[in-house]
Amino acid sequence: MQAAAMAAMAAHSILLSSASPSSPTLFAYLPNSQNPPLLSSFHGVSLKLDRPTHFRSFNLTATAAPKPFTVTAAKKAVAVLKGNSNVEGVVTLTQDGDGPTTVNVRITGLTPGPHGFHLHEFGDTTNGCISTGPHFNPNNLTHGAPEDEVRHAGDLGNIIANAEGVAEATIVDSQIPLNGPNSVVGRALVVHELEDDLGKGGHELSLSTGNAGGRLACGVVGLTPV
Ligand SMILES: [Cu+2]
Ligand SMILES: [Zn+2]
Repeated sequence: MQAAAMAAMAAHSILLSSASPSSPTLFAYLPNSQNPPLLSSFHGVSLKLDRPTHFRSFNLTATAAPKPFTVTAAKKAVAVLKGNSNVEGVVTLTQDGDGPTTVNVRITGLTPGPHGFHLHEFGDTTNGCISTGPHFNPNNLTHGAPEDEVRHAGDLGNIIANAEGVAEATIVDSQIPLNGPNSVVGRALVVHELEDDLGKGGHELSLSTGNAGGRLACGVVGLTPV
């Protein structure tokens, strides 16, 4: 969770620094003109300065404090999971701005106990869940636990079904955004037959799939009204 928070902060600071190079042009100052009418339309406020020397004392940092550059609308998506068994479920994903994504899971028809739960690369179910491809892995890393630094972005760990076969969980994760180049909209969520060993099982599949076995149900992540 701490790594996730740090990742979120890092993403935030990248956005802020990328916005700064454009700021100076908003306050272009003309030192050689005679009594120039300095006009600023920043934020719709028209500012006229008769004596430009006073302009030097302006606190430009404070004037530029509003940060419209980082605002991204809240988004919500949903995946309806189905497969070849009676396992089914609904998963909603919500993201506020550039913050982490909250994933609400309810899946029924499972055997009691832990089941691997991942975001897979493709939103393609033409050949059932197998055509959703491997775990979503934009940074080309090996399989791991959600809290690991080295993990697939799609590694959401395990969900645990109770004695009735119902798994309910709320997952908060910073690597499955609904915005931007790594958006997971159009990809797929998959619930597995077995427990995900989180890359630590020593099996030949541990570092690619967590040896989580077959794909019981899957669903494509699609946008829904917020
Ligand atoms: Cu999977
Ligand atoms: Zn993985």
